[in-house]
Amino acid sequence: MTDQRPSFGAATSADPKIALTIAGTDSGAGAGIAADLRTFAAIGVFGTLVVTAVTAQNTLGVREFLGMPASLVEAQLDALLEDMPARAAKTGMLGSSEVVKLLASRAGAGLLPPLVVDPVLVSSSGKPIFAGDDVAGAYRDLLACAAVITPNLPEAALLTGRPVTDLAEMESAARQLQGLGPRLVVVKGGRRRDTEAVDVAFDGRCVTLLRAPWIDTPNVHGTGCTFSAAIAANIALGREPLEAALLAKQFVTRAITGGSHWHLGSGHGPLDQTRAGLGAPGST
Ligand code: PXL
Repeated sequence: MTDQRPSFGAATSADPKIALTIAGTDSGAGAGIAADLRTFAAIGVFGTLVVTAVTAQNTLGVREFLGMPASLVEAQLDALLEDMPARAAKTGMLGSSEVVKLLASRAGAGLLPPLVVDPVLVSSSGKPIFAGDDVAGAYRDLLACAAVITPNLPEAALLTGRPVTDLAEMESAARQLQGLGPRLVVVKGGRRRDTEAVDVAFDGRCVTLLRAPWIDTPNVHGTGCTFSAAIAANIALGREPLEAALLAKQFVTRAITGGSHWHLGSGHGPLDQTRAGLGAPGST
């Protein structure tokens, strides 16, 4: 195929910053690419996407998934990198170790923008959404070249090979995973039912607690996707990883609050990212 390149003028400072999501689809639109694009738009960056997997799901859970061939993932990436390079990217459900390896080799060669890696391994209904056995091994090289990684408690346990249930274990998991190479690790504690939702961040020097009030609602599907997308959006806007994570935590809290009384489906419903951005009630 020939590449016809018309010239419609150079980029200017009035153009929106571009962010990229490399993730799966959710037919219920609560998680995955749909949540990421709502998050990007609400934070004011232009979202582009690479589809890695397709899921059949609703608010009650994932029924089926199919990973995209690594070659098709690569073609999507190339198309974007050659014409619409993003200033930050996030990865979500990657579907197979082949795709993880592809991204690790691209990122290791410096060919990807700063990456926020959300190591999506099990769905919130507990179903594995990753094909392959040695998940931790497949992810190791990708984590090593990430700017930020955002495992939840079961993912942190899987990646470290140790139980991760309380704040002390979250901190030691964050330290261990940071040793693999990412600039910042945020172990998400949202699943620990408490009066607060506390995440533990470690950047190689300081431990920072990301705290927010616990919101009692079943509508938390896509929380992790929204968090990592909000970090990537803030990095695309030029913020450092820790500041981006602190802002993302506030964004997610507003998005959960906004959707907390919705009844979209009878299971775990989505968040309201659309009105959680700047200028929304309660935002600073
Ligand atoms: O929340 C993790 C996640 C990410 N991406 C897709 C998903 C899920 C969980 O179900 O389906 C596409």
